[in-house]
Amino acid sequence: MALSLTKEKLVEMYRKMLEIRFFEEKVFELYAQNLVPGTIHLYAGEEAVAVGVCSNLRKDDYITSTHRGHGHCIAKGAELKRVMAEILGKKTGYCKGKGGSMHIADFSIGMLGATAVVGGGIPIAVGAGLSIKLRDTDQVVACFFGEGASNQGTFHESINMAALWKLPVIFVCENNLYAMGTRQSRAMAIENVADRAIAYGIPGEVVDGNDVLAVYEVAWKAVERARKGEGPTLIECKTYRHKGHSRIDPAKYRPKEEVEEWLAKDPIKRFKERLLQTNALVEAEIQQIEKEVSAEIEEAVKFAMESPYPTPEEALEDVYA
Ligand SMILES: Cc1ncc(C[n+]2csc(CCOP(=O)(O)OP(=O)(O)O)c2C)c(N)n1
Repeated sequence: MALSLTKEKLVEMYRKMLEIRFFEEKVFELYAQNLVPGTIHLYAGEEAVAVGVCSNLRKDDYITSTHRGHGHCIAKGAELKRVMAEILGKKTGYCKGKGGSMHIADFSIGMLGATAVVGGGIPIAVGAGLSIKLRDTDQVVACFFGEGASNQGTFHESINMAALWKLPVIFVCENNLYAMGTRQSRAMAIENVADRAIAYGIPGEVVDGNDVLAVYEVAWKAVERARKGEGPTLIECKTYRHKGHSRIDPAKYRPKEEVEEWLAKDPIKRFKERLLQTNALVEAEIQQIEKEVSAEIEEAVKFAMESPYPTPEEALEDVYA
């Protein structure tokens, strides 16, 4: 990694990755206890992507998310307790408990929203990019989506327009190899989604999505380019989700050896080893961060569990028509 990061920044990145992992483990536990209405799509295993990208962003930069969005929210600075409350359908959640896991948004931190429609966030990011250009600010938008979404028409139309108008959008493909149970090789004839960038005349980069510093560096370049008004970049992060697609999907379609191989490349384990090897942090500091993050998650769960559900009378409030 050519960029040198301060200890403070490294700690912040490690903490965020742990927050996402511990948060998702807790959501899985609560789901198993039937406390989560609707479904869930967990981000565990992909933490290096959201954190590597969002660590380059300012509070006034934007992101758009997907159905697998808890990690994006947390990486962009959302409050854990309000994310948890939303997932549990409580009134204190980001959407007053009426949106749930797949519809979390917080405009105050530039989180423009998760969406259950695969590929639906991509044109929204381009719209935000156009708004930045028209307002003539130096904000940027990071747009997260899966490799499955990159086969949607929205992906192609959006990138074409963003490239043509040099909009400040960083397109971040989280390639976790499967769209539900469909392996990438069954749905597209190319290996790298980033190769599609050439069709639109923008840079396309493939990066190890389980290496947070590698993602950080590639995203840094793309953010710089976007802030300077030079236009979008397509980044493809090769990663893997630890759990099934959603709910309790046992993911039987994935070979055991493949799962083991990716678990060995766990992004948090790798970052921790690197921090220790380079003496950026010592074991006691790591343990302290882990303890603090565990306590934060417990606090978020307590807040969410103790919060009330919205009343039936509130169902039609905040509805736009
Ligand atoms: C337009 C649309 N088509 C299909 C679905 C059903 N669906 C939900 S998630 C998903 C797979 C998405 O795969 P990918 O974009 O690779 O993201 P990942 O789940 O791997 O993070 C599908 C097909 C949907 N929600 N929206």
